[in-house]
Amino acid sequence: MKSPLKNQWVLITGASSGFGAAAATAFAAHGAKLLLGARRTDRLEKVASAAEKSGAAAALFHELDVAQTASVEKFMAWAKAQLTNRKSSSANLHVLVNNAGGAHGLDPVAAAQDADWETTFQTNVLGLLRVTRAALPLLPHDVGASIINIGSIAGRSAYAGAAAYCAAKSGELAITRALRHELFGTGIRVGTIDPGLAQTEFSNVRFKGDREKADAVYAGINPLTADDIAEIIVWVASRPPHVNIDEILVKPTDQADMGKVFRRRQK
Ligand code: NDP
Ligand code: 8X3
Repeated sequence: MKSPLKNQWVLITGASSGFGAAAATAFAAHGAKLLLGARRTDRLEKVASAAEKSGAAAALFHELDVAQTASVEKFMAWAKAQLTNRKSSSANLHVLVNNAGGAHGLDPVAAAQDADWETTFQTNVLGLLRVTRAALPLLPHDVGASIINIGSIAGRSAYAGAAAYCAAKSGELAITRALRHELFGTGIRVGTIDPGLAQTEFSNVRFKGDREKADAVYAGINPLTADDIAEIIVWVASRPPHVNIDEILVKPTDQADMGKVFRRRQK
C-alpha cells in the first residue's frame, strides 16, 4: 500500500542527531522529501545521505539555529525555495517536526547559571515558536498537514535540577495546546510526543560532554531509543487527515515515573 507520506515534504529541526536524525531515516523509508535543519551541518550531511539511501524522494539540509530569529528566517526562506523550485506533486509542507532542543546542566535553582536557563528557553520554547511562525504559511489547510512537537515527561512532572527544563517543556505543552485552538478549523493537526528516558546525545549535552555522567543516567536500565521515538513520529504523521493524535506520553518499561527507574544489577 502506498504510504500517505510518499513524496510529501517533511521538515525536521534538530535533525543532526538523536530523535531528529532517526526520524529522517524513518520518514525516508516512506518515500518522503526531507528538509533537515540543525547547527552541525557536517552531521546533517551524513543524515541526509543515509536518508537518500533509505528511500527518501529528496533529502536536503541547511544550517539552522532555532535560538536566532535571523537563522530561522534564512532557513525557512531556503525551505520555501526548495518547495517551490522543485517539480513535485506538492509544493507545500506536509509535516513540521519541532524537535530541536535539550537540557543544559542539572543544577538546582540556587546554583544554576543564566546561560543554561537562557539556552534552554531559547531552544525548547522560543525556537519552537519561531520555527512554527515561519512554517505556518507553508502548511496547507484541510489535507492532513501536521505539526508534531517533541515535549517530554519533564513537561508533565518536575525533578530537582531541572526547573528550567521542566518549565520549558511545560511551555512546549502549553504552546501545543494553544496552537490547537489557534488552528481550529484549518484542518492542520497539532500534537505533542512526550518521551521519558531515551538514550541519545541528550545527557551528553546536558552534562556538557561529561560522558561518565551521561552514561550513568542509563546504567542498568533499558531506555527508549531514538528509533522508538522516530517510529511514533512517523505513525502520528501518517494517520488519516481526520485523526489528530493529540498527546502521547511514552516511557521505557523500566521507568514508572519521573525519578522512579528500575536499574538492573550490572555484571
Ligand atoms: P540530541 O542531543 O541527540 O539531539 C538534539 C538535537 O537538537 C540535535 O540535532 C541538535 O543539533 C538540535 N539542536 C539543539 N540546539 C539547537 C539549536 N539552537 N538550533 C537548532 N538545532 C538545535 O537529543 P534528543 O534527540 O534526545 O533530543 C531531541 C528532543 O527530544 C529535544 O527537544 C529534547 O529535549 C527532547 N527529549 C529528549 C529526551 C531524551 O531522554 N533523550 C526525552 C524527552 C524529550 P545541533 O547541535 O547540530 O544544532
Ligand atoms: C528528557 C527526559 O527525564 O531526562 O526530556 O528529563 S528527562
